[in-house]
Amino acid sequence: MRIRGTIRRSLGRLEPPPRVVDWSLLVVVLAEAATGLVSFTVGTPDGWPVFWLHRSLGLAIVVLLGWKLARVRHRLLDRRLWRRSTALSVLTLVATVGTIATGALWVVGVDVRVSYWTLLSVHVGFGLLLVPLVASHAVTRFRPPRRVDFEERRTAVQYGLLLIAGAIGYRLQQGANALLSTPGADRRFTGSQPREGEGNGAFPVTSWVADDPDPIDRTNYRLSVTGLVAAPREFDADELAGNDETSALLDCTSGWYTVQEWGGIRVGDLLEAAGGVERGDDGASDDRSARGAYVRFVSVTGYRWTLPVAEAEDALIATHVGGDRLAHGHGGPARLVAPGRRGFQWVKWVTRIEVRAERDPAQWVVTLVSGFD
Ligand SMILES: Nc1nc2c(c(=O)[nH]1)N[C@H]1C(S)=C(S)[C@@H](COP(=O)(O)O)O[C@H]1N2
Ligand SMILES: [Mo]
Repeated sequence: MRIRGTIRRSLGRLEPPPRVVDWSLLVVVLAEAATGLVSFTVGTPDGWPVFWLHRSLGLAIVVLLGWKLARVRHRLLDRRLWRRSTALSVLTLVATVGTIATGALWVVGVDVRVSYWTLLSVHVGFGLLLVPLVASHAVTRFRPPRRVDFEERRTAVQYGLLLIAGAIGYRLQQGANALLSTPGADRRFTGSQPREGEGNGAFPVTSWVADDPDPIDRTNYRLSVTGLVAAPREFDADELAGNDETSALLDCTSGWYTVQEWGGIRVGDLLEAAGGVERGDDGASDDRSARGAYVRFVSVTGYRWTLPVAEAEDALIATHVGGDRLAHGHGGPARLVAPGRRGFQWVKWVTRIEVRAERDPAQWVVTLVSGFD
């Protein structure tokens, strides 16, 4: 009892003023949405700080929420104090708890499916819901912050401590995962859990939202290589197969990864076979719009992704996985294998490769809506 009293007293002493707690929650939730979304684009270990920040801020939310609930508890529990905006507050609370709970369970390695959603996808869903909820909650309930709230040195110290506590908490949890060898211990730095085995059956078919084309007849299949290459041309499936093999790790943002042997042809060799990338320097003046700098991979569904030329050259157009012909679900007859990129960038059912001068910002939207009529 003495210890509990001491903890409560020191937590109480750390507690920032109510307005600061509320606005901090808003800011931290927005920062979580931002780091969460950015983390989707990180595929190589040097991007670890994004994940570290996301997890540490997540633990900071727990503390902030504890302070906040201790303060507003009576308003939720006493019916006479309910207002119209209370419903929104409760909804916001439910989404917050849902986001934190699914995130925490995922971190310790709980791997249940909700139909074909992983717990991580549910976490993302709750998190995205939370952003408009917290924003409207702020509009209906928050008091404007006062300058004095943020001027105190104490507040800065409190925040420093909170973040450090979050980081330590996360380290301790990793240690506990390893000690107890929970499934969470095998997670990659991205949080993804392993799918073991070789070939088509070893890992899930994952298509983004609504992309679901009919199977492509292999004999009629053609891959065209066009744009800023000297001699645009088409390839059939046999011309792609059997040229190169590479081991590469596919890491899906829905929370799993797999290492497979992929067979097919290096994109650099495909581009060479199409006359090579135009360098745009044979005219009198350098014409940037005639220089191939990016390579766009387009699916039969319209789904597409673009890589810088140098990276694209080392990517693979795969026709095989683990020695088997690539199954339809995995993008057969041919898909992009882009080592170091997240799964959603590994375009399936590639039918066109276009060398371009420009990058392709619209791909973000196209990817999300691909397959919707
Ligand atoms: N054309 C197309 N390519 C796609 C997708 C898609 O929906 N359409 N999904 C992507 C996603 S999110 C992932 S994780 C990988 C999954 O590949 P798999 O289905 O072979 O596991 O393919 C990517 N390529
Ligand atoms: Mo994915």
